[in-house]
Amino acid sequence: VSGEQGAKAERMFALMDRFLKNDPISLQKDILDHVEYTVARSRFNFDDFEAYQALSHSVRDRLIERWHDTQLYFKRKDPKRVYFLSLEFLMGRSLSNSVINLGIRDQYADALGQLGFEYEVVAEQEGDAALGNGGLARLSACQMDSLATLDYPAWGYGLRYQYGLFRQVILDGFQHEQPDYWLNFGNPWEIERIHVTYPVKFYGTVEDETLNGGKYKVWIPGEMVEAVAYDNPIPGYGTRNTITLRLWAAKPSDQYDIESYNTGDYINAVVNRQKAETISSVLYPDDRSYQGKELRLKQQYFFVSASVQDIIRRFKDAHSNFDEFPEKVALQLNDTHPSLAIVEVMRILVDEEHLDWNRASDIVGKIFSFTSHTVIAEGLEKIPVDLLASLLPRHLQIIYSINFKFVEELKKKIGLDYNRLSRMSIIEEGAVKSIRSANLSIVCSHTVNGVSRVHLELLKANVFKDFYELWPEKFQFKTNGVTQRRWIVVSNPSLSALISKWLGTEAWIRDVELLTGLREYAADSFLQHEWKMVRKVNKMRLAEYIEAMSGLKVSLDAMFDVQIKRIHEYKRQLLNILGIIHRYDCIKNMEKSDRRKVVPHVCIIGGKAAPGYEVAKKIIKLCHAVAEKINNDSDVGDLLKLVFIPDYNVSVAELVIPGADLSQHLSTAGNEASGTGSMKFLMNGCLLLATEDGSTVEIIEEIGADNMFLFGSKVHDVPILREKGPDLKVNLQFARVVRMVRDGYFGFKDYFKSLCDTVEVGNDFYLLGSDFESYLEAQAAADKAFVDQEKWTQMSILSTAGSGRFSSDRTIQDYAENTWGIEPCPCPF
Ligand code: GL7
Repeated sequence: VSGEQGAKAERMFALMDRFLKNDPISLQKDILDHVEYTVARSRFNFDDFEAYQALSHSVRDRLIERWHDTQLYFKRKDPKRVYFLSLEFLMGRSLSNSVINLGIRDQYADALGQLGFEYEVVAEQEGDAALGNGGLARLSACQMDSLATLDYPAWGYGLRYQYGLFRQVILDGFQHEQPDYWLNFGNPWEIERIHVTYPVKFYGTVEDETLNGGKYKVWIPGEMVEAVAYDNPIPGYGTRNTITLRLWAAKPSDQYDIESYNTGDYINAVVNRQKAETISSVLYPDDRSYQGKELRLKQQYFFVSASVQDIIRRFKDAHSNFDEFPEKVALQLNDTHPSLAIVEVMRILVDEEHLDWNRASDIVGKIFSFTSHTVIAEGLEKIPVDLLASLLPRHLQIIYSINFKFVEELKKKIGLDYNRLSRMSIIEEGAVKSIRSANLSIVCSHTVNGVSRVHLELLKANVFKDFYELWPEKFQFKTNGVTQRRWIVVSNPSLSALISKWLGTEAWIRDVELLTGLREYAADSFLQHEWKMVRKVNKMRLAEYIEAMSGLKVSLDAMFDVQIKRIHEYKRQLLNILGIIHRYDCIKNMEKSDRRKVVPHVCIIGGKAAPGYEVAKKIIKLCHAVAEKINNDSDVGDLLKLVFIPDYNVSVAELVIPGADLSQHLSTAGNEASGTGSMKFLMNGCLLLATEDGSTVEIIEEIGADNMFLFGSKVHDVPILREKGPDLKVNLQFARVVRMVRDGYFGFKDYFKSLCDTVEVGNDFYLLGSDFESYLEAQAAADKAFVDQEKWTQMSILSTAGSGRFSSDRTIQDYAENTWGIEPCPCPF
């Protein structure tokens, strides 16, 4: 930079004492300064939480330095950027992840120690940022970590909900939901950008305008809301690059409801203004169903509109010709939730930038890519036309135009096949006329991705069949992955250290394929011994948590057998519970002398049910009813325990996963698009008991079926079995355990009746009955393997060794190279 600006920059550099220092004294001083000036407590008297606040501000300062440098560098280099649009990001805690990625965890732990605090205790003070429901949202968070680590010029965009996913409270075994006002104690990980705001319009009318001889549409809004940016710096590991997750909050706009002021109704005018904020107030807690609610649609458009305006503003800062837009911008749609971004880009290009329609639509077709995360047709989002007509009248017109041109083109290609034309149309006719968000996304994106190989096959064969036949080249898959930084290094530091010791390097933290190097030591008795010790310590940590939470003491010799994920019929927690009942029943009916051969189990289940999902809530209650019976049966003792972990979230997962021996992934084949929980367990050396669904099919290729416990119908069997329906041979053991529940053996007979009905012959959509026998066989195989601890440990090492392919680094690199066309841009400062 030259001239006056350059001189100013030089003066600033001279004033700055270079970057913040990370030696123990500087860190201690820094923490104490934040205690005194940021938290405003006396440095002679502060508690663990205040220490956390001060520590996190000190870390934040270091993040900001890197973040500024990175952003400045991106601005100077002006590379093609990817913008990752997602309605949900499940970030969990930030502190530990940040200090590890910045490479200063140990220094901070020492500094805190010198001040009389314990790092682990202080880090525990942080609450979770739970701005998402489940796998899809956590995937976004993992992908942000990989984007930063791999130095990609990327931005995440989402919504800053004031209330994240509800807190689950269990009373008498029933789930209750409580609001998660996560911002109560402040959030040091975000930076409010009061100057980065955009107006977002709703309602109103569309009028024609003539300007310089051209005819344009003008949208006169009925309501305006202001979007304010909150930036969350995301540090990469082993790099200075620190990228931005920009979340939007809704604030009343000065132009909001001017009418009420003019009519003198001041109080109501103020109350109305506050309504604007409700747009970003609460996360919808359903993870796989869509109800066409106005607020949800407002949320989607709100974050999409602000993001698109921001992206176009950044482009225009450096460019004047929109033909260059596709060379500088890639927009990724994380599921269909942000699909209105397509329409918003069209609207701005055509109505505001006055590009002609074809040119705008050509640009749109080059910048958007879409990833689907669902398998079933019912999971596809639809927007009622009436709702859209009132909320976003101009967008509806644009969608009609896009569809008209698409259908006209289609007719030329496939002729007048009206069935097919109507299936492929973006508009669904019928009782409730609606917009099919997936069709809109496919038509306007250059690439459609599935999240595992099986998922893509299912999309091609079912929900997106017509589109696949039309544009086979558009369809790809990128198997999901998770970040080893959070899921090994942060959550399992002792395993992480052990891996580095045996591989002789920490390079696997960035280059995860190196984990395969563990294979050659899998049978080494020294490694096995150390591996077992690490796993035991993690089990102890988990056992302590269980005891603190429920008062239940569990034996460390038992197999810790875990199923943690959202509660869904298709994920079949019910199959797990019925299996546990079977195990209990067997133990009870066994000769005492035979009990010595039983492998003790601590069965751990955790997960939230969507508040309106009755069957899922009954499954939670059943789990508690069965636990009550088993855990109080002294006759069974340590042979079997069942624990439900309440309020499952990212930080609970970080504790549970490293302590699990076995984890269960029981989805009826063909229902789990990918599944990512299994990858986290795998990285931590936990063995999998699973159906051949979603990403498991690819896990088998890496680990080998011998090192897993597989069971159940295969993807292609499922439709046939469903078709056969009532002819199914009833499994007697299955019928017996269901009967026990039905007969009130665990109490609540009437309450569980409808739950039992869901698995009766003829009604058993998720095929619990037909998979039960094979499920028990897999359980027996796991028990048998567990007895031979040497073999088990070897399988455990091989699981970690084979987990490299399931890193989000691999997924992101694939997206960057094959979908977005972006390149790393490492900040050299
Ligand atoms: C999901 C899929 O159900 C899950 O299998 C997948 O791993 C995840 C990430 O791709 O996306 N789709 C979805 O709507 N939710 C998911 O977790 C909530």
